[in-house]
Amino acid sequence: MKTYFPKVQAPIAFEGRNSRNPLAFKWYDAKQKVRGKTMAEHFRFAVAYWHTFKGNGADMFGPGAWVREWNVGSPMEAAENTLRANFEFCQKLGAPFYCFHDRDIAPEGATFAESCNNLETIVALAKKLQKDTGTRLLWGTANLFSNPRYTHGAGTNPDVHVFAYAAAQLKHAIEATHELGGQNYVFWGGREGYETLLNTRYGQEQEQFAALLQLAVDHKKKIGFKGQFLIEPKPHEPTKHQYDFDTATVLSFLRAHGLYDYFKINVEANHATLAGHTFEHELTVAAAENKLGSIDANIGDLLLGWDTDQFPSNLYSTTTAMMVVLQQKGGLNTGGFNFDAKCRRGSNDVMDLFYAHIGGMDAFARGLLVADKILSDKPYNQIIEDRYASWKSPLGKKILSGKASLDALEQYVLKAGEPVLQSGRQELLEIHFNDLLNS
Ligand code: XUL
Ligand code: CO
Repeated sequence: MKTYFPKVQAPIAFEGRNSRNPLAFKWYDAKQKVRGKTMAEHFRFAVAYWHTFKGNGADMFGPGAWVREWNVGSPMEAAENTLRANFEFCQKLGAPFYCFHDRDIAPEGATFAESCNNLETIVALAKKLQKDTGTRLLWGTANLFSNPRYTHGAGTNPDVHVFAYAAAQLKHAIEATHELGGQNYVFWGGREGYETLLNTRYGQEQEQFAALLQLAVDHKKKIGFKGQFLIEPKPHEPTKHQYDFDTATVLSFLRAHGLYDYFKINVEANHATLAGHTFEHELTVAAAENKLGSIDANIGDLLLGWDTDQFPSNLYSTTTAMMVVLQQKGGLNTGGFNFDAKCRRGSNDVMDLFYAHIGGMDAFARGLLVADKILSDKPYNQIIEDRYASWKSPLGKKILSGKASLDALEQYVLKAGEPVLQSGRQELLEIHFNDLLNS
C-alpha cells in the first residue's frame, strides 16, 4: 500500500511539556479530562481538505510551488490518491475529523451530470475509508464560488439560471455530507455579496439568499439529514462586501427571514479580524445566543489586510477563545475545530503539514488549560462578580424581570442621587490573566 507520509510513525504521541520532539504533542493529550470532558471531546479537531491536500502554495504573484505525490494521474485518479492521503494523514496525526468542499474531493466534469457522478464515485470510496480508519466527517460544503459561472454570486446571482445551478449543486453536496455521516453542513457565502451598488439590488439579493437557505432547510428535512446547518461569516474577500459580514449581521438576517432556528454560526478567526473584530468577540456574540456551532481555527496577520489563513500559534488568542467555548452550555456540541489554515508558500515539505497541525492542536490545548484556570480563579472572577453585583439588588432584579417603569426609576434616582464611578479593573485583570498564562 502506497504511503504518502513515510517519515511519520502513526500515531503522533503525547509526550508532555518537557518534550522537544517536534513530532509529539506537548499539551494536547486526547484523553486528559478538563471540566468533565476529554480534550478529544472538547476539540474534535478536523483537517481542512482544501488547504492541506489541494493547496499548492500558489499566490497572486506565482503559480503552485509544491510537489504533492498524491496529485498525479487523471483528475479522478488524483482525486482517489488525494483521498487516501487525507485518511493516512488524519490517522497519523490523530485528528478524528476532516472537512471538505464537494469540488475538493471530486473534480468538476464536462457536464453537471458528470460532476455528480464523479462526486458519487469519490463519496463511495470515502465511505469505505472512513469505515476502515475511523476518521469522520465534521462538515461538508459546496464550492459555489470558484467556477466562473458563479462570478456574480450563487444564491444572490442576478441570473435565475445560475441560482438553479447553485441549488442543484447544493442538493448534491448536502446529500454527499449526509451519506458520509457528516455532523454539520457549512454555508460560506463565497461570492454572495457585491462589487458595486451601482448594479446591485441589495434587498432582492437578500431575499434570494434566504430562499436558497430555505430550500436547503426543506431538503434537509426531506432526506432526514440530522447534521447541524452552520453559516460562516466573512466581511469581504472575494467580494468587496460579503452579505454574511459578521456574526451579528448573520443572526439578524436569519431572524428577519424566519431561518433562525435552523442555523448556528461557524466562526473563523481570520474572518473576525477582517471584520474589525477580535476572534473572541465573534465567539462571544454567537455564544451569547447559544449559537456558536463550530470554529474555523486559524489566524490572520494584522499587518496584512487579507485572509492569510495561518495556523494558530498565539496563546493569548487560543486562551481567550477557549474561555468563550467553555462558557457555552455543552461547548460546541456537534461542532469542532477545523484547521482552515495553510502552510506559508515557503513551507513546501509534507512534514510542514504535520508541524503546522501539531502546533495548532497544542496551542489550543494549552489555551484550554489556561482558560480553565482563569475561569476557576477566585481573584479574577471576584472582580467581575463585584462589577455586576448591583444587578442582584431588588432594583436590578426588577429591571431584568421587566417589572420596572421609567417613573419608578426616576423616583429611585431622586432618592439615591449621583452614582459613584467604579473602576473596571482592566489592568488588574490583565495581570491575573498573564500570571495564569505563565502557570
Ligand atoms: C474562505 C473560507 C472557506 C470556508 C468553507 O475564506 O473560510 O474555506 O471555510 O467554504
Ligand atoms: Co473557513
